[in-house]
Amino acid sequence: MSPDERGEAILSKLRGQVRYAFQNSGFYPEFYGGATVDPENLRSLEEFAQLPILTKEDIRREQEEHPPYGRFLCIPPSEVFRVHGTSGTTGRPTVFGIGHDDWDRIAEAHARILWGAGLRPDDMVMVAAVFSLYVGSWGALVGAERLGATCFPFGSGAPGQTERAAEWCAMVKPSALYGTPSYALYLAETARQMGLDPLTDFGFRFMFFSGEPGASVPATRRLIEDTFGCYVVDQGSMAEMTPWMSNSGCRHLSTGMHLWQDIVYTELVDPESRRNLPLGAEGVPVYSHTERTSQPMIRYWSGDIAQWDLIDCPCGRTYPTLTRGIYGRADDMIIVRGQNVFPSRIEDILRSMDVFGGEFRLLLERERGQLDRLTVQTEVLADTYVQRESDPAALDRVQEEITAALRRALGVGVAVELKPAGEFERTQFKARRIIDHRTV
Ligand code: 8LH
Repeated sequence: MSPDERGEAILSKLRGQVRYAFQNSGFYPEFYGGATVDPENLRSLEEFAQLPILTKEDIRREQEEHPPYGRFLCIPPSEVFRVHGTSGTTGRPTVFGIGHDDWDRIAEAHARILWGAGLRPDDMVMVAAVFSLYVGSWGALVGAERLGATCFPFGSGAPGQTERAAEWCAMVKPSALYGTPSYALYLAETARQMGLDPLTDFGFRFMFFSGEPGASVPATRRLIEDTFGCYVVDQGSMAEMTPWMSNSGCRHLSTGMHLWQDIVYTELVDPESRRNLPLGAEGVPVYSHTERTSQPMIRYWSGDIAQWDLIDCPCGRTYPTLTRGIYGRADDMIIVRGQNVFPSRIEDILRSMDVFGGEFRLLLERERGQLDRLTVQTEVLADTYVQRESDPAALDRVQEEITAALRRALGVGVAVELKPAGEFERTQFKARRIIDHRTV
């Protein structure tokens, strides 16, 4: 559809969604109490953009006061088909009740999007993410099931499970994998330690990832594609916004994600003024359900940072695209001597270096009255440490090389500390690479 024509269709869906939430939830009438527009009859997308933005804090507060769902639920609790939630690592967990019809629509949306990304009914999809409250794995599973693919719900997270995953990949040879990019790299490393080659012993042709930056980090994506002999698609908005695949790459996109605006409507918003930004700008994605009847989220603040634009993609989609994916969180952005530095940029540089050992950490420190200090702790290949025995300056040279590459790419100098490969813990889920020791 042309963007204008689609805008009309989306407006009609959003108008219905907002009216529905206003009439059927206890939360939205109160939340929209001071609204400058009529939530029961929005006349334009500009009017929609005047509704207040909802944050995770709002959900937490509401759910604390009215447990467990808050007054978001628009259906009787007995009609909730699935209960999912966030893990609560950064505060009180949030709860989402999903009705049966919504679950069906999620399956349908994910099937459509996965088809667009290149999945076909003759594929076998290994879902290598934890089956728990986390809706990532379940969302991938229902979409692949609905599309008619063979599903292999392997899961992840238990001790020894990655070794078993490698054995099963070699045995049943799934053609597609869903997980996090960190997990795919961990799986490859584990397989190699077991004497398996992910390229020749496994049978992957396609991998789709969500949950963290990686699939749109050029060096990480290349590494995964070369390691497994597959192509990679980046996906993912937020658990609360399921169908979370509404942000999705396609077979043709080398980085980034199209925004399937008719399924979840996304605006890009200025982090300070909270006003809508035009195409081409960088800002915070704000998401809205367009077809949720159980627990709709409207204008939900992601806290992520991305840039959007209209691109001429060979897939033919006219949706706006997050051209470099989601490359940071507003609260993860590190400011080193006035320069904004995202961990995903550092990842890109490290992974493009031959000497890189597979993992890294970013140590942040600040002493009273001083600026933030960033130390990049990076693993380097074991060979470098062996080489040191005959050539004591080998490590110094590697350190200088990495320091210079980072300075060139970031535009600011950062301290670099080398560690032997294997020093840092690998993850079966989302990597946590920032160690924040800022005390003040
Ligand atoms: C991403 C990406 C991505 C999510 N690139 N950062 O997996 C999708 C859903 C289920 C999910 O992970 O939800 P959750 O646990 O609420 O986390 C959402 C956050 O994860 C999101 O705000 C981003 O910071 C990050 N994320 N997909 C980069 N493709």
